[in-house]
Amino acid sequence: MHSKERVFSGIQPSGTSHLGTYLGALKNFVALQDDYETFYCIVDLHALTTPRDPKVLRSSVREIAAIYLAAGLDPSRAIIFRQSSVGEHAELCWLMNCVAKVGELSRMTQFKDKTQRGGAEAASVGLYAYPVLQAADILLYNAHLVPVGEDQRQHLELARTLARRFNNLYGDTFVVPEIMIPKTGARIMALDEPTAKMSKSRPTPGGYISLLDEPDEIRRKIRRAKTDSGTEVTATPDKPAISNLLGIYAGLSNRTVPEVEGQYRGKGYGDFKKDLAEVVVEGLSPIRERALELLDDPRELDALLESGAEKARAVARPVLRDAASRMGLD
Ligand code: AQP
Repeated sequence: MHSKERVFSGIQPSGTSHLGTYLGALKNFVALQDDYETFYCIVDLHALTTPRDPKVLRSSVREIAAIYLAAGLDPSRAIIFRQSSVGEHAELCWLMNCVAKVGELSRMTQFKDKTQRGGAEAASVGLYAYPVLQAADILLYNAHLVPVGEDQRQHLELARTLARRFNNLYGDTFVVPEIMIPKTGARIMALDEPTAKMSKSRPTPGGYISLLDEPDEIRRKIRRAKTDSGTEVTATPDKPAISNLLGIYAGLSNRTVPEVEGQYRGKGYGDFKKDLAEVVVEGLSPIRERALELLDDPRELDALLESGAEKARAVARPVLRDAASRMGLD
C-alpha cells in the first residue's frame, strides 16, 4: 500500500490562539488529517524565545491541546504532541544550526519586527535562531506539506534552503517541504489597525478575537472594528479594514470574498458588521465550548500529548540518527 505523505505544523503556546491562527493555519490542519499522515505540534520551545511565566506556559500548552481537539483534530488520525517531549527537535536543531548561515537569519523580517521596540541586541539568541528550530521541526518528520499563514513564508523558504543544502552536502536525507497557504485568511489583520497582523501579542485586546472569547465579547469587538471611509462593502486596496472583515466572513463561512461582496451590494457597513458578528460567533462558539469542557480534565489532555509524543518520537528518532550519522556522528 502506498503510504500517505506527511504534514507538519505547529502553534506556539504563547497566549490564547486567535481568529488569525484559526483561519491561517488551524482550519487547514483539520482539513488535511484525512488525506495525510499529520503531525501537529505545540511548539513550547519556540515560546521560550521571549520570557514566560513557567506556570502560564504549562497551562497554555494544555489550552492549545484543547483548542486543537475542539477545532476538529482527531487524535486517532492526527499525531498531537508537545515539542519539548521529543528531544530530537532540539538535537536536529543543533545540526541545522551548523548548516544555516548568520546572513540568512539576519534577513528574517519577523526577527526585525519583533525586535523593533526593544532592539536586536537585547533579544535572546533563541529568538534570532528560532527559524532554524522551525526548520528542524519540519525536516525531522520528512514532511511534504506545511500549512501556515502568510507570515511564515520566509521561514518556510529557509527550511527548504536548509533541506537542499544538507542534501547537497551529505547526500539525499530530507524531503524538501512545500508551503501551504490558504486562499482566504492567509493574513488576518488587527481589527483596530488593519495594517498590522492580528496577533496575540498586540497590546490592545480589541485588535484580536481570541478563540476563547465569549459571544458578547466577539460582538463588541466586531462592532468597534475599524472601518474605512465610503459606504460600499468591497475588498479594494483603499479599504484595508473592510477587506480584512470580508476575508474573515468568507473564511468562516467557506465562501469566496466576491460571493460575500455580492450579498452586501447596496447595503452598508452596519448591516455587514452585524451579520459578520454572528458568523464569527457561530463559527467560534462550538470551539470555545468544547475547549472549555476539555480543559476541565487536564490529566486527559496530558495523557493525549504523551501518547502523541511517543508516536512522534518513533518517526523522529531514525531521521535524526540518519542525519547525524551522515555528518559523521556515530
Ligand atoms: N493574523 C494571522 N493571519 C493568518 N495566519 C496567522 N497565523 C498567526 N497569525 C495569523 C498563523 O498561525 C500559525 C500559528 O502561529 P503562532 O501562534 O505559532 O505564532 P505567530 O505567528 O507568532 O502568532 P502571533 O499571534 O503573531 O503570535 P505572537 O504575537 O506571539 O508573535 C502560523 O502558521 C501563523 O502563520
